Amino acid sequence: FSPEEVTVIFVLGGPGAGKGTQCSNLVTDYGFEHLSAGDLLREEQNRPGSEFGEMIKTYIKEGTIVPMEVTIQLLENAMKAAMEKDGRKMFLIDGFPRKLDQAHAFERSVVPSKFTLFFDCPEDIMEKRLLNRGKTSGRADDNIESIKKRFRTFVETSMPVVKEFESQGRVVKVDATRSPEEVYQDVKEKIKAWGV
Ligand code: UP5
Ligand code: MG
Repeated sequence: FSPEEVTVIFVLGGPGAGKGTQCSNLVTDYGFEHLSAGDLLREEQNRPGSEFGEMIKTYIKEGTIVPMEVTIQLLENAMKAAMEKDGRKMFLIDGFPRKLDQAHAFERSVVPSKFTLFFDCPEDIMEKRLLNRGKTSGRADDNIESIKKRFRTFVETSMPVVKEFESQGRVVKVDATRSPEEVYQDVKEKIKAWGV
């Protein structure tokens, strides 16, 4: 893909920071195509005949990061499918890249991102949200053991991605501790500066 053809915005933040929630808002108002890397991996995990199903299951439960070849392929396929279906050119890529090598590989081999929307939220708040969602979500990683592992992976492996983009002046940081409505107002204000 060429950056003239497609716009990619990465959406990052800790587990339960509200990435999915805010992406839904942006889809409604701006017509973005929302691609959640986690959702794509869960779909692939459940696809009959998938050679990666068992592997993905283990990584998700342990809160570790699936090898990037799998995730990047799923994202690229989804981008192509969306472009063919309705010529979508604006993508919110939610929960990816979670590791520096993924960031570099995607920006080199797929397309550079325009900027990263980063939802900043302390762990105590994210933990409450996830435990609450876990009552009904059916997600294999919405339990306290997996949540703690996801937090550790986020701090050790994914924050360096945010830091690198920040050092390049390519991060829009939003305080995600407030109500979903307040967070969204702030998002809308801040992305204006990027011509969105
Ligand atoms: N909620 C949301 N906003 C709120 C607010 N402002 N105030 C109060 N409540 C709020 O929200 C979580 C919960 O909080 C919901 O109940 C919501 O109503 C409420 P959500 O919008 O779902 O937050 P989100 O940040 O999307 O949380 P999610 O759990 O999806 O984040 P993760 O990053 O942990 O999950 P993801 O699906 O991206 O990844 C799961 C796993 O897949 C990873 O751990 C990893 O093992 C694997 N993975 C990879 O290996 N590679 C990838 O590239 C991506 C994923
Ligand atoms: Mg999510």
